[in-house]
Formats: sequence, C-alpha cells, structure tokens
Amino acid sequence: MNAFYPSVGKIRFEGSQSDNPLAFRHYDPDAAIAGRTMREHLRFAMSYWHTMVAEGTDMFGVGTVDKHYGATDPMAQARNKALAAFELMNKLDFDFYCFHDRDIAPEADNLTETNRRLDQIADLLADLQKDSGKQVLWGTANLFSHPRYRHGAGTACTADVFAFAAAQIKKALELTVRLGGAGYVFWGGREGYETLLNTDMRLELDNLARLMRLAVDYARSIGFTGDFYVEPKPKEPTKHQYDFDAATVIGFLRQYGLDQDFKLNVEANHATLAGHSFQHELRLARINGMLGSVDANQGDLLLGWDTDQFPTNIYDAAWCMYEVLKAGGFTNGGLNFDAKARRASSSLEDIFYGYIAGMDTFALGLKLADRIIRDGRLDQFLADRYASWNDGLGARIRAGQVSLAELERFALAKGEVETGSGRQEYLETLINNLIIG
Ligand code: XUL
Ligand code: CO
Repeated sequence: MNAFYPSVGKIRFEGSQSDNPLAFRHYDPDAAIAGRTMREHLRFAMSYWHTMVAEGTDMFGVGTVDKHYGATDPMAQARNKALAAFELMNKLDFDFYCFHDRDIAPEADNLTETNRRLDQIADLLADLQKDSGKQVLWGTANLFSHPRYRHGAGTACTADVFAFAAAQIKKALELTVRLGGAGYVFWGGREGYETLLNTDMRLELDNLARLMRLAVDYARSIGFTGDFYVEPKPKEPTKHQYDFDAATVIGFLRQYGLDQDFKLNVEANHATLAGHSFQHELRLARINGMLGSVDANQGDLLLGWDTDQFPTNIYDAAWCMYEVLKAGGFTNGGLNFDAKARRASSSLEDIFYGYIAGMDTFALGLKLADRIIRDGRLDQFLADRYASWNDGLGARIRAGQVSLAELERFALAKGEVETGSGRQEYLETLINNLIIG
C-alpha cells in the first residue's frame, strides 16, 4: 500500500548510530526489556483526529495540510482516509489506533443517516484491521464539535441534548465493540462551565455520572469487557472542566460508584495545564489502581493551552514509563499519541517525523525507566526514608493501634526527634547519571 504517503517507506529500527531521519533509533519493536517486547510494553496508538483529520487550522488561519485524500465527496473522503490511516500505521509499525465517531465518518443532517455512514466506514475498518492485524486501543464520541453541544453534552442544561449525547455514545460503544476496542474514553469535551451565574453545578455533575452509568450498563450488555477511561483536563474548551485533574476525577468516580469500571487516561499536556507534572498525575492514578492509559504528548510551559505537541522530553517519558512499569505495565491501555505536527510543519513527511520523535522518545523512556528500576538505588533510598513505618511505633500507628494520648506520652518522653536529609540534589544527580551516563 503506497498511495497516500508515496515519499515515505516503511520505517525501520536502525539503531542509535543511524543518521537516517526516517528510521527508529530506539524503538526496536521486538527487542525484549523487563520481561516483554518493546511493542508489548508501549502499545503505541495513532490518533485518528490529529493525524487523519486536522489540517492545521488555528484561530488566525486556515489549514496548511491537505487532508481531502484525493476526494471531494465526504464519504469517498472518509473511505480514502481509512485507507491512508492503515498505510500510515503500516509504515510506522503501529499496532493500535484511537478514534472519535466523527473522525471516521462525516455527520449527516439526521442521526439515522449519520449512523448508516458510520456503519459503512466500520465495515471498511473491520476489513482493514483483519488484513493488517491492527486493533482499536479505544474509541470515543465527539460530544463537543457540533453547535448542539455548546452548553455541554452530559452536563447540558436541556434533557434533549443529554438524549442526543446518549444516542451518540450508544452508537460509539457499538462501533468500539464491533471493532474489538479494548477501551472507551470519556474526555469531558464541553462538560464544564463558563460562569456559575448560569450553572446548576449539582445537577450537571449528577447528570454526567448518570450518563456514564448508562454507558457502562449498555456496553456491558453488548459484551464490552474492556476499560472505560476518564481523561482529566482542567480547562479548554470551557473555563472550568469538571474532570479537572486525576484527584478530582478519582473522587468523582468513587462518589458515584463508577470506580470499578473506570480508570484514567492521563494526558501529559492536560497535567501541566492543571499545574501538575505529568508524573504527578500518573502517580496519583497508579497508587489508586487507576492508571489505565496514556495520551502521550507534551505542552509548552510558556503557553496556557493544549498545544498537543509530539513528545520529545526524555525525562518526562522516562518518568511516565517508570510509573507504567511500577503499575505492572499496561493491560488494555497503551500510549496514544494525542499529538500533531506544528501548523508550519506542513508536509505529510512532518507527520512521520513527529511520530518517529514520539515513538523513539518513549522507547528511550522505557529503557531509562527500566535502568532506574534495575539500578535499585532510588527504591532503596525510598525504603530507607520510610523505614520507621515498618516496625515499632510506625507499624502500630499504621495498624490503628495507637491513640492520640499514647502518641503524646511517646513525644513527651522522647524529647527532640531525629529527621534525616531529603537528599534531593543527590537523587537528581543519581537520575542524571543513570540517564546521561
Ligand atoms: C482534547 C483531547 C481529546 C481526547 C479524546 O484535549 O485530549 O482529543 O483525547 O477526546
Ligand atoms: Co487526549
């Protein structure tokens, strides 16, 4: 298949000495590391929306890349787009892709026709998957682009819009199941508010949970055994998104009894928008047993919005893979590149450069995370720092066996207490040495 990206051939691993920009230098899919192949660890996914759909428009200008795929009729375009997607995935050696319903087929002017179009494209995608062995990492519904969702979808002020969102989710779930998807994402597109002056926050949050519960019950009834994910984001498009960050989402899921079905899909750029590091969000998800999947990208810390850049930060990738390895690896999740080339990077080759950069960055991140864990000094430092909790007084406090009065008696008898150094600079140098060598 060489129809849509004729100037690029199959991208292969050539090793770190290679100076071929259209080759992998770190991503060696079948190389074994920490008990699995790189391919199995990383579970890279292509994002249909950025890669196949987005043309480089911004608030100030039209698209800079042609994504019509040589067709004018919208359905012919959608079919060619699917063919192009599989050509690109073959060339980049992707095993997975992620999609919104509206990425794969254009919306018609009524729901019946829209769904018919989706079925037609799903037939084609199913065939392409069968031929190539590629799979869906997760599916989702676009509940934010159409003007009907201007007040939100699950959190809309009218029940009619809620019903429309539910119908769209029902169909997106059917598509995900039909295409064998291992996950389904709720990213709260316009689930938030611009001003509390016009917002019934209690009702909106309850309704969002109701919609998620309806989705879970329906999906399980049609045989979906994968994971649901919420993808936290603090702002954009609304001023305040309800799924602000990992902590907020975990609290929400528990409050509404959704925590058995949902995990988190943590996105790097969303973490930094929330004022957290990427690793902070991953850690919070991991320690709560909810690290499901990752949207691998990066933002620009000097900008206050979601720039969705291809990830090139090696430290962030290493800490991400550290959290993933510590969580025992991905099960249904993976690394979805929710990333796009810059508007001025306007050739089709730039998409390949972007993905190669991202895949190599995460492959290197995996190697470095494995090195940090195998080295053991970081884990040992942590174990030593908290050693007093393993026996004696610490163990009894943890077991709930000590009263406040007893602790007071202990402190009175003890006099002053010893606290060691946190040794941050030593640890930072240790990590630098492990990373840079
Ligand atoms: C938006 C975003 C979405 C979700 C899927 O910021 O990250 O593309 O990943 O709806
Ligand atoms: Co995302």
